[in-house]
Amino acid sequence: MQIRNVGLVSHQGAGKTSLAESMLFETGTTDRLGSVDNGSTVSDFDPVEVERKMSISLSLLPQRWKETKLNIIDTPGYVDFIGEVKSSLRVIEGAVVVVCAASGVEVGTERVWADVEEAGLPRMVFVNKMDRDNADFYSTLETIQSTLSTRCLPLLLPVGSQADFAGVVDLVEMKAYLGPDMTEAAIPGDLQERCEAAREQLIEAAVEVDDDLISKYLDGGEITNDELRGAIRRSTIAGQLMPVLVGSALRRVGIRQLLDAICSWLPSPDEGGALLAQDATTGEPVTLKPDPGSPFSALVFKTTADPYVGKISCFRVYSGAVSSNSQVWNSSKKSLERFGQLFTLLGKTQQSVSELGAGDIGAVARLESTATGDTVCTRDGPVVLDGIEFPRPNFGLSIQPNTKADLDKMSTVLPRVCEEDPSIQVRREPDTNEFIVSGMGDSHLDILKERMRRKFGVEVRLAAPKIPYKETVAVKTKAEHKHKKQSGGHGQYGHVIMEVEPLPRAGGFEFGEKIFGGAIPRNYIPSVEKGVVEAKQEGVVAGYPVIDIRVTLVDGSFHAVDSSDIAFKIAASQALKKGLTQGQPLLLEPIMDVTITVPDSYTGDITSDLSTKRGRVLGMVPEGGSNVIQAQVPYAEVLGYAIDLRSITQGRGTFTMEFSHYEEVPAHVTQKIVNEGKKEDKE
Ligand SMILES: Nc1nc2c(ncn2[C@@H]2O[C@H](COP(=O)(O)OP(=O)(O)OP(=O)(O)O)[C@@H](O)[C@H]2O)c(=O)[nH]1
Ligand SMILES: [Mg+2]
Repeated sequence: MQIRNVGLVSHQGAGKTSLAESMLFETGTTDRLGSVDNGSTVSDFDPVEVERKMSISLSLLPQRWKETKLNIIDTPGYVDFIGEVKSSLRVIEGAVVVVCAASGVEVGTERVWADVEEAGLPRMVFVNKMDRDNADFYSTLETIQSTLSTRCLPLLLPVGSQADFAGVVDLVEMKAYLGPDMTEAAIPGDLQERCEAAREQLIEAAVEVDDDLISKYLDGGEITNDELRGAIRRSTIAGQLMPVLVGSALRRVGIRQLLDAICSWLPSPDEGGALLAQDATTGEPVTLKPDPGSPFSALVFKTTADPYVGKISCFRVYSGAVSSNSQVWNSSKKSLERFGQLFTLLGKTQQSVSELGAGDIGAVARLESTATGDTVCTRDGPVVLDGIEFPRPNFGLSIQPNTKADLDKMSTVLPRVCEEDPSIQVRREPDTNEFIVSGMGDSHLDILKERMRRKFGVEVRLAAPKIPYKETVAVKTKAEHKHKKQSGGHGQYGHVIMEVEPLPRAGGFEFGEKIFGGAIPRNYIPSVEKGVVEAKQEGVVAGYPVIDIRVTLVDGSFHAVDSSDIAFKIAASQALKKGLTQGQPLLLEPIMDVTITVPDSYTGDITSDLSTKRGRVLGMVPEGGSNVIQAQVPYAEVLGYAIDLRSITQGRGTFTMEFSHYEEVPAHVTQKIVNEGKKEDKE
């Protein structure tokens, strides 16, 4: 049986899930046509997907069309879920880019187009929603050709438009398919000329793939339909042609043509280019053969956490075959895994299979150590396949359990939901003692929270992370404190004089002593240091840890009976507080290195926004039509930069950010932070 692994990608809401639903119905895989609007599709089965009427995770939708098994992967269009698109693109041989006939090419279309391009995949375009108000095939086609590629050429033309959209003309067969049952018919008279011109253009482009055909065509020879089909197929696989189809997912127009086109024009697994991997032992490159007789290798590209079934790992077989109840080798983790019952997934429905062969996609439950991106293979001559490159999350919020019970559950559930989505990361911020969960944007984290509640019954709150401010001093001072209680019983006596001085930024903390003549016995000095170390945890400006200072114990006195470790510790901590207060204390804030990549035209908007954020632009490097802007910005100002950048650039910008250094907070900002700190204390 032939296989096609194909992904549906697009801007959000272009109709991928609806299209997949119509395909399932057309291929007889389902006998009821579900809809996104009723929450009844096979693909969007997750309760959060149903509620929001949008896809969140990739879905596998295997189906059979004529002699071919189609593994269709429906992906989410919303930009926060780009990780799901990356996973899907890694395991398919061809993509269908869906474009809405009313909205035309959108930001998300350009983004997925670039991703498909980067993955080097052959592709087709499906212009959907031809039945909608404002649908306009020809203007959409024009923007497809001008913004995506001039190699996008129609293989179908629409008959009618909007409410009158009646069917399609196949430009290879030169036949129309009309009405609710897509009945074959002659091309409507008023379309004849247009269809002939479009067919001519198609032939002209397709023959380019074959020198003999070009000569024949240029000599005025007739290109037969078989020759044309062969040329379309080869040029599509070579990326020289991107067939444009048209239809309506809701009205089920153009669906059969799409299914045929996938089988006819897109590559099978063994036509998908050389499969490169590395020998797990030597690191040398090896080429895998996608035939069932070769040693088994597969890539895990998706992990889902089901509260009842447990973990499900979806994998794509690249070479050989694997059967249920077998042992495999995870070459990424160097560990043995037991594969139990294998199955395929149709949305959420599992169907057991005994074996999965090269080129196919399936799943297995309850693997122990295997994660998304891992290679599983035979133990003899193991290989490692390239993993999946996920975007680095750069929007973080602090996550807190609602109740004590949620706290316990959160620690087991968080790793599981993170396993489902590698573009979400969790870390503990030692300075503020918070758990920070990072994703691609606010909806991403909001949906994570929703999934934790719906799927695992854990209630959490998300809030802006605390800023790990620090404190230091500006000038050197000398501070003295005598801790003395000598009324009745055993007294207390400790007396220290210390110098407190600033160190350069990133200087940390130093403690030293210059005690002469036994003013303080040596055995008390460690207690003095301990007192200082403890006291510097809370500075005098707003209670943040003190850094970049040197404390030198220079003098003091003791009492033969009443002095003790604790007395010196107290004296030292009090002396430090005095030293800090006298030393012109100031607040320090973390400064981030931010690298922003935007189309050239947004440069002005970006730099003026950065200046309102107290940022400093350090440099700009033009790169193609883009500009890479290097800046340093206070962390407090860029907590929500993922969202700001998206709104400034309509999602066309990207950025990375990492900690650079600490810097003094300007006085007017300091006052605000101190006041906020006081407010929080009262709450
Ligand atoms: N009129 C019309 N509406 C359509 C068509 N296809 C989809 N829609 C509607 O468009 C909306 C979005 O459809 P989806 O199928 O969820 O789109 P999607 O691309 O899967 O969306 P995401 O997964 O969120 O990116 C729904 O309200 C659909 O009913 C179509 O052919 N015609
Ligand atoms: Mg969808």
